[in-house]
Amino acid sequence: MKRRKFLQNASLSSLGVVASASVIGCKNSTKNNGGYTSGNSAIKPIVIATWETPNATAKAWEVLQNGGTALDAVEQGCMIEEADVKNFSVGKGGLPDRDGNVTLDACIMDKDGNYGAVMYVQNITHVISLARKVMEKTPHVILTGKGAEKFGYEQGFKKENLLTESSKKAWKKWKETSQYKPIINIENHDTIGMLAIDTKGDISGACTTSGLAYKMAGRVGDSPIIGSGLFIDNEIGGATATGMGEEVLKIVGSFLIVELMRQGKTPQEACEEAIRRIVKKSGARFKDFQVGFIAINKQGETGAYCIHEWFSYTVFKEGENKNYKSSFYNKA
Ligand code: SD4
Repeated sequence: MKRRKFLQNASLSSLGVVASASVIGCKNSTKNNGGYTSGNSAIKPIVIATWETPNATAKAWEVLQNGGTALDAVEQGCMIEEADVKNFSVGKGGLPDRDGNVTLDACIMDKDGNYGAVMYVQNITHVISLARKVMEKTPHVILTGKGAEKFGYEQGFKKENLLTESSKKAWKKWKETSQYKPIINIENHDTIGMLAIDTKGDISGACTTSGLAYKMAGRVGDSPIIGSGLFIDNEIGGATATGMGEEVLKIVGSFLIVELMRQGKTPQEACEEAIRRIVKKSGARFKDFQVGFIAINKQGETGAYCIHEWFSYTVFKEGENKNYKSSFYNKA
């Protein structure tokens, strides 16, 4: 996994946000269990995102502080990662498929349960915004490939080459052996899934990715699929996933977590149950892939769980932006 460096003081202050000193520039600040209980009925805004993505959570927090909706917050937060060419799993600079094409997947869900998604988009960086446009401006919920791009250009999105020199170099190196194992290297992904509660107490979520590096052309994972990579129910909470999409899809992971919360489980318990289900179904194969979930409930409590150590997540709440190490299943 590319260990992403935390944002510097300067960029945080330029965003006008307050961050805990223990977080900035400091991997040691990673702690276990960012679980959060609001404790009273007062609504407290919160942002939670997969991986070490403090610039994205800071942006989302800033939107919430300015009275923006959770939907605006998750969109704008995710856009930060999409534009970051150093993130090899999201947006511009994402690692390509085995033919050398960067193909992006994204989806977004709002407080009313509306959903929009795009898949297999090749020349547009901000696919999270394109997914939102699908949700808000079309009678459909999913657009793919060329049709999604055509719609994007009509909506004013810029056509861009998403393959950066360093991603091209990595792909060329990979081509020397062209060995694709249908497993995820547990240290090679940084897809962003983000959940937020705004000052009105409404929940929205977003998820954006370039998918698995060197995937087959045409492959789509869990990230843009409602209920798998992301699910929001504003009465209950939300969940989002990262890791081996094929395995998340098989249990409809994010929907499962929200339903488990509906039945009374905490976000943490629900994430753990979803991971246990994947492990159980996959037999010994679970040793070869990573999946991580994060979840939030209507009270602002959070949870996170993964199969293997290394998954982390970032929470911005009460003016503090912190990265937490997720607890994990495989202690072997
Ligand atoms: C996928 N879940 O396409 C994504 C990959 C991922 O960080 O999470 N990468 O299967």
